Order: sequence, then C-alpha cells, then structure tokens
Amino acid sequence: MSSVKDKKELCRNWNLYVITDIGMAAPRSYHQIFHEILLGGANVVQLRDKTTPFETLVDVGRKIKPLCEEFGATLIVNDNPYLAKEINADGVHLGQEDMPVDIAREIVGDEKLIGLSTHTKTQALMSMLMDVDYIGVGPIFPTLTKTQIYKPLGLSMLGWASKEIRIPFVPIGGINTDNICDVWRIGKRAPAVVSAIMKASDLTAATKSLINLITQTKQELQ
Ligand code: 3NM
Repeated sequence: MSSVKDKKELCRNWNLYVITDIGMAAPRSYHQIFHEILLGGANVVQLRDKTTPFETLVDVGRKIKPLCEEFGATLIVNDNPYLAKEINADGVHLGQEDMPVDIAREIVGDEKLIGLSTHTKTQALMSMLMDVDYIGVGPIFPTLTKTQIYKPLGLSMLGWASKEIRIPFVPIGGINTDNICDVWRIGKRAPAVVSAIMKASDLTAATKSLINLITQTKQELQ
C-alpha cells in the first residue's frame, strides 16, 4: 500500500469485516479461526484480543499474517499499534478511549491503515478531520459482545452516514443474517461482525452465507 488513495480504495473493496474472538470460537486455535473465515471469503479480518499477553499475540500474528496474504485479505489488529507494527499487519483499529490517532500514526507509519470506532454523529464527523483511513459506526443494534456505554444508533444512522461521511466506514454492532440485508441497503458499506460468525458451528459456512446475503442485496439494488 502506498498512497492515501490506495488505502481508501482497499477499504472500499472490503466485502465483510470479520472480527475474531477466540473465546466465542473455542476450542479452535487462532490459525483455525482465521483459516475458516478466509476460506469463507472475507477479505478483511481483525485480531481482537484484550487479554492474551503481547508476546503471545506476536507469535499468533506472525502465523496468521502469511495466511491473510495467501488469501489476499487485509489484516487489522485491534487497539495496539505496536502489535500492528511488530507483525506487519495492514493496520490498527482504535477505540475512542485508546491511544490518540496521531500517536498511533507515528508508530505505524503512513502506509498502514488506521481505523477508529465512532458512536455518535459528532465523533463520525470529527474523524474526517483526523488521520484515519476508515471508521466503525456503531453499535447499530444492541450487542452482547462489547460492554456498551453508547445506545444503539439504529439503521437511520447508516442513512445519515452514507450521505455525510466521506471516508470509508464500517457499520458494526448486532449485525447478523436477519438484518445484514437492511444494513447493506441503507449503509451500502461492508459491515463488521463478531458473534454472527464466531458463535457459528461452521465459521466458513457462516461467513459465506453473510457474504451471499450482501451480494444478493447489491444485485437487487443494481
Ligand atoms: N465495536 P457483534 S460494537 C467490537 O459499536 C465492537 O464500535 C462496536 O459484535 C462499536 O457483531 C462491537 O457480536 C461488537 O454484535 C460487535
């Protein structure tokens, strides 16, 4: 990746942003989890783990990075720009309470993606003034995956974001097979999911079925 334009283009080509959770997907190893979702066709995957020690995550990252490359998928690391740098991930995703974007940028450099979670219209608008490549917009629906201090935003937020937000964005929070078509119809952006895939018995099949629903919805809108 070289220019800002290339990075934006990459984000715009994402089909389904799958965030991993080793607890939910137990007893699988990280390698198994990533392999299954990459086989399902997701072209952006996130390593999200708030408890495993840094050194262990470095080992994990060094194994999954070549796998993501083999499948041509973008690898994002949650929270920690040092981990993103150490394993040469494609980017880091920050929360509102994490390290400021400018400091993360100094650590990861210009070539990597920086994503930022936003939970209000103000945060989403402010992100356009920051050095971020994409934002998360959520939670759209109630979710049990993350302890939320923010109220669900609802689908109307996505209608607003698709008009007002001029950088790539990813709808997130409570998205599953029941609502992913509405999310695409209104947001027209690849959504991010955790439990809809991590809690499935077959991660590959669950990934394929969400991608198929998005593809069908896109075709209906053409
Ligand atoms: N971030 P699920 S909601 C990691 O609102 C995360 O920024 C959110 O999990 C945000 O797909 C969320 O299982 C959890 O609802 C999404």
